[in-house]
Amino acid sequence: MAKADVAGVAAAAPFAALLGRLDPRRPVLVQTHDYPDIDAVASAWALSGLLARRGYSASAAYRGEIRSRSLARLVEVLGIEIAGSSPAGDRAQLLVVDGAPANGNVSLFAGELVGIVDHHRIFGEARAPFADLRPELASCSSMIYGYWKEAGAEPPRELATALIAGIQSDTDFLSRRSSPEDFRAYTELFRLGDWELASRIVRTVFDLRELGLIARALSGAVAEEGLLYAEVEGPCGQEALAVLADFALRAEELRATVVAERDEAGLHFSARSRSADFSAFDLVREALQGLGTGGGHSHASGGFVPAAANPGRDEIRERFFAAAARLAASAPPQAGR
Ligand SMILES: [Mn+2]
Repeated sequence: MAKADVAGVAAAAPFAALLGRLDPRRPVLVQTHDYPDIDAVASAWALSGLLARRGYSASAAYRGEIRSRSLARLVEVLGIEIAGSSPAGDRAQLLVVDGAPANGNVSLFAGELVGIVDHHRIFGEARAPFADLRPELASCSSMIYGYWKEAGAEPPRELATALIAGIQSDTDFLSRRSSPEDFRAYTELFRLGDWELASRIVRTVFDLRELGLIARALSGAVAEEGLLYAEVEGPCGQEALAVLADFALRAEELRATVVAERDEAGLHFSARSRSADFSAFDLVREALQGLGTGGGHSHASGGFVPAAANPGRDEIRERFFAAAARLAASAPPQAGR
């Protein structure tokens, strides 16, 4: 079912195909992946806003918490309407954005799953009547901006600013592998929203205490065979991990970086890679196999191991180095870049 939509009609006019699957008499809930990031929240707000404009009773929601400092600020400054619970009840038609139940990163609210709009690699079948899956895009915000264009509408300034922030944050300001569609969306949104405000918020991701944690984690990091592994003594926001992983990858000897943080719930991981043949996605999936979950993209991925399954810091670190050694054995030698 999903495949027909992706390869068929939806490819040309995905928003029209989505509307064809929605019952206008029932409420629509646009749900992000759990513990949402900026791209997820911007996408959910922008899609629910577009549907509301079309006369649907649409709202946006997420599960888990907002663990990101910059996202909390963005929600406050732009007045983003998104709830931590579902206002729609059992009759809701659920649309998942920036995630997929098949990847284990979305705990669905009550209602009927109608659609999935995602740019992540999906494991298994995307079981929904409508599925728009484009892993070649660097951000879900670019996909949702495409829906606005297809509808012949321009997002209002705050909404455009949120979408700009979504693209900035998922592409690291367009410095990661992005598609022509991401660049096009960014260029057009640049005119509609406030890119300076978005940049300022997206870049402000930790406080002085976390800056100290990052410095200590970096000085205690281990680097072997092109992989750097660092442990942050938490608690800290999820972006502190991402920023450290991105920053450390600027060392030319490295092919990939992994940053771990422990809190009460368990171990959180952020991984980055320079190249698709030494994929951050594969690294996390392989290292955490049987312990926890991992997902994302080849250049950037994340993972989680619940506290009860944590085998201890030495074993976790060794699992990552072993996974890196296996990847290195199957990957071609590093290109000089
Ligand atoms: Mn995303």
